[in-house]
Amino acid sequence: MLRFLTAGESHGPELTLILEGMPAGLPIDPAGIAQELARRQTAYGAGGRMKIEQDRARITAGVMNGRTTGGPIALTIANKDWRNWATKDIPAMTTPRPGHADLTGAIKYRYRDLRLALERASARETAARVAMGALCKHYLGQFGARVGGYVLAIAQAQADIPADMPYEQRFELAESNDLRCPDLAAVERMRRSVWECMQAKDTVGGVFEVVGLGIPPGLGSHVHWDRRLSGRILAAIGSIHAIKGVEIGPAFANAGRFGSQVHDEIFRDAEGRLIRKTNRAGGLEGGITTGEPILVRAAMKPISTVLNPRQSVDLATGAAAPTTYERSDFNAVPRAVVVAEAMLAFVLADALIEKLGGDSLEEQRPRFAALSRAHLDDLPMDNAPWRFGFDA
Ligand code: EPS
Repeated sequence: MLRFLTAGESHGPELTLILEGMPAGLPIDPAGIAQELARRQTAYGAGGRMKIEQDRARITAGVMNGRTTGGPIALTIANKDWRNWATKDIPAMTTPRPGHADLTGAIKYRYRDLRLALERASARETAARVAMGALCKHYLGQFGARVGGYVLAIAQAQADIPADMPYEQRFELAESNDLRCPDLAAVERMRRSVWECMQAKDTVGGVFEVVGLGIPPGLGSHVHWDRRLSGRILAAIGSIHAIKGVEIGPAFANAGRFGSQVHDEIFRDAEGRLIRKTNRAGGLEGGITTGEPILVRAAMKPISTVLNPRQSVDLATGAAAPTTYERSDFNAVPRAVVVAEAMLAFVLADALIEKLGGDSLEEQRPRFAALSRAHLDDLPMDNAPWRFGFDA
């Protein structure tokens, strides 16, 4: 239902985004987009480029009089650094960095300079995704849903977040520091870790969680592989630069437990609501949302541009050669959280639009109000024997 495309090189004039499928009548808040872009720019251990850029989205289509028209939304984000690249001869880059798309990109596209791979493979592209995600967050917000996130670990420094700490509080605490972590004691350990990594001219990765709140039950479907929302979420988060692992809920920990210890038991309350006391399923059963928070964890590898030279081969001479340094981040985990929020918001907005149908918010609102709930009233059972009846 909802689709997006991005275009643009890291040091080209600008990034371009097209988002198609957003219903008409959605109020667009430019300050909200600017705020999301600013969140993506800040982190302890960010590289020099973020001192150059001050990302601002310029909407050029699909929004009139402050609201979406239903037409494709287009926006651009200027690369301020373009000024520094536009008029200079760019030195040849022929020694691929391990872990980056330098070598694989050149093999695939027969590039004669590795920078052609770098320019498009760069995580600069995620600025466009975050602007897109801000629009999806506006949409979800119309139905009382929101997406947030926070860092759980950077290198060996792990956060310890009490299981009963409300998600809103986690989001708020995370935004209070430049490691984007709700455990303020862990923040100092993380800061030391990143500082040590910078002294050692190295890079770090980490683990983070993004969460969808207020997402109604019944989004996605069990009926076909590409309609399972779990798969769509895993693919979307796994598409982010440097993300090499994604799980829904505590999936890897669940894998080591008995089923009786994992599955969230179902209870009914006095009003007939069907409730869960745990959410080890991460808000999804059978590829369909349960109504519980959507919990997604991701593992980010350390940034592949390492200041310490790595062993490689100069493709121009064929000789063994150390990598040369390209400016980059030391720690991008807190920034990746914002990108993952954008991708989760995209998938959830897509699934909600699919569920509600309709071309405008006006059409969608009554449909949202009529969605079935996890409530006995909405689940009448025949409670009688029946037959498949294929031969009838
Ligand atoms: C990146 C390298 C750095 C990062 C960049 C991603 O850029 P530069 O080579 O210009 O220093 O700053 O990220 C961004 C520009 C951004 O906006 O996030 C890379 O190689 O992926």
